[in-house]
Amino acid sequence: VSAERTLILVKPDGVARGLSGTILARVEAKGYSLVDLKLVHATREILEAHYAGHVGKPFYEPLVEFMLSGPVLAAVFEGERVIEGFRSLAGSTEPTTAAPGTIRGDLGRDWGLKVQQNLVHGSDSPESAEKEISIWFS
Ligand code: DAT
Ligand code: MG
Repeated sequence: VSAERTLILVKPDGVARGLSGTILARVEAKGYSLVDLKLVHATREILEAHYAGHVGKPFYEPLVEFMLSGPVLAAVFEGERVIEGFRSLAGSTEPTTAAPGTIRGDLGRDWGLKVQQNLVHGSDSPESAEKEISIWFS
């Protein structure tokens, strides 16, 4: 049995607000294992690959610009059902209404911009996770 892995990003808002350690600690406290970690200033090329599924949506360009606005903490975590478990811990996409108890619900809010500055990314399937890990940790 090989444990499932996921790609987690602390987005530029989370890094700039000094929440990287808090967010990593919450993922570790749930029981997942950190297997790789780096601080990276993303390139447009990386983001075009990472967000290929969102091309053409109204928030795509603001999303890419936001992700280029500062460094991102990229992490690989491992554990049984970590993909689903992290997305549950992260909460729903919009931080204003994300459930209290989640990372986005506890630590995020709307900042009046065209993109949801929602602190974290987590892969949404095993296929996405493999692809995203290879994009950020090639
Ligand atoms: P998630 O990050 O919850 O998986 P997603 O994959 O649908 O959400 O979208 C990727 C990111 O794009 C999301 O984290 C924030 C931004 N986004 C999504 N939907 C949006 C919307 N309707 N308005 C503004 N930003 C949005
Ligand atoms: Mg997504």
